[in-house]
Amino acid sequence: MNIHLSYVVFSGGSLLQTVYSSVPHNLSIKYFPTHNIPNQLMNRILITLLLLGTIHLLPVAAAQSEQPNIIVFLVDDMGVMDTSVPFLTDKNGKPERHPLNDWYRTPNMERLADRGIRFNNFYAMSVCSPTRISIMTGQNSSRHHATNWINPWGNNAGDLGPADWRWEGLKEGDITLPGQLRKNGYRTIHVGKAHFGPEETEGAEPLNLGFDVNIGGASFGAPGSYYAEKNYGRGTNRDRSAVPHLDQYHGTDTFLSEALTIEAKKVVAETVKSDQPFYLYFSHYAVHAPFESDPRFAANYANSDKPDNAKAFATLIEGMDKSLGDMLDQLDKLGVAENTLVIFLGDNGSDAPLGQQHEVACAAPLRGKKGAHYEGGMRVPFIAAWASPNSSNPCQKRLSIPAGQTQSQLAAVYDLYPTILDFVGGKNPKKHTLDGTNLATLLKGKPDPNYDETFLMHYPHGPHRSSYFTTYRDEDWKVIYHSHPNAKTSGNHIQSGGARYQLFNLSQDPYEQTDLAKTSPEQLSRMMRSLIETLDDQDAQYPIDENGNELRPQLP
Ligand SMILES: [Ca+2]
Repeated sequence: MNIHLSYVVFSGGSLLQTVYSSVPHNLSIKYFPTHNIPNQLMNRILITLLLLGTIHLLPVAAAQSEQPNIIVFLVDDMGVMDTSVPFLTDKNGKPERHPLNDWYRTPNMERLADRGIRFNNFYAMSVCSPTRISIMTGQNSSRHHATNWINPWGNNAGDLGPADWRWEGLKEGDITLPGQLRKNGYRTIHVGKAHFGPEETEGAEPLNLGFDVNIGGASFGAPGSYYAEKNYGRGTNRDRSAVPHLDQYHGTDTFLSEALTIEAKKVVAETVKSDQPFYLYFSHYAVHAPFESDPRFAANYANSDKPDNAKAFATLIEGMDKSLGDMLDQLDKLGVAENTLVIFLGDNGSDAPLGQQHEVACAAPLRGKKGAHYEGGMRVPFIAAWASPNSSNPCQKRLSIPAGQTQSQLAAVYDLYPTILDFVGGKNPKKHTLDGTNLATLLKGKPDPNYDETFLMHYPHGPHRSSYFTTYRDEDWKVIYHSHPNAKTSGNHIQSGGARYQLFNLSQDPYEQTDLAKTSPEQLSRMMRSLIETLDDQDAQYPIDENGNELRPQLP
């Protein structure tokens, strides 16, 4: 029998912890108490076992190397421009800075991007819950039917939305990424915002959805407050959205992003100690409204002439970034950085309060913001990196991510499920249809001819910043279909000047300034046929007309 010792502690914890492999006996010795054995005697026992060739000493990292740890670091309402890391590229494919890249301060995102690959065409759904459920299921929202943000306190289909959309979100027993990872030996950890189901439903509690640990996750999407002085909302007029599980910080000056980070570091340390690989879904409430200024960073923006809420938004970004840095430091400290894959992304387009929702403003130079049908509504930052690159590490040999590169091929949030599950050797159940594709080739910095470069985003609800729309991108072309072209949006804007169709060529017109719907009728027809086919293929639900009849998209 061979016993592999992962590490031996002779003081402090006084545990001899072992990882074993034994053929033919599947004998497991997980913890072996050594506190009653004198060190000298213990050393003799170990030396004897070593001389007999029955055990091999391995460093901690090597013992963990067979299964990588995975961190999905998800930032709420963070768009692709809300960072000092330039994601958009120039005509030669090189990252190009824009003024917003000089406004925001995200040094730890820069650190992560230097170690790995960033994607400049990465898509999320235009609001929270659809993206979150896509990450959990590997399905587009048009298929999983959670097409709107989940209101914790009722069905918000909208006046002309499909009433039977999946407004109750995920349920116990649904196939989820953490559930599948758990089957593959992972400890699955949820920290931060959940927003998978309404209050008092199964989906409100991440522990029902495949997570072993839940810190801070509940039915709502916006925290009661970021301030511990306000008990994160408890006892205030936003009590129903008070962030749970953090009572020990109440009354202190610990900003919510910081409290979640301290807790995430703790639970990761405890998991590493138990020698189990982990999946950490660290889902910050930041940078979602309410835009409460993080006092740790306020001075960095004080001299700007931007509005106060935009300054507060920038402090939320910087506090989230500090959290990323603290997590990277913690992985180094625990000796697991080489074995930990970090995937950083936002959950929908920017919500920066910097101007009109359909203009080039909040996500400049992109047009639009969170909720809108323009690129600013659904383009998010995406970085994947090993926390500490080392090409000789066995995990990294299996997935070698080039440092400091930019991947220009399109990808989307539903790709995380197959990418992560395949990489750890998991199997997706046959009955569970996926829309996502394994990103391994793209993560290696190569083009993937097998990746179908299309993206469908279906929002059969209203009123929101854009209402009752579907967008479909196929390589350079993007079509937008408005089921109710004259429906008012929130903020009382007519979303497309009353037009049913909009068409843009994103390679010639990346900021969506020239609508080609009237001048390129053949492209419009081709794109609309594909949009309709894809909706059908994904079993989409549709808005209704004033008489309650289903409104399927019409060809021009
Ligand atoms: Ca969001």
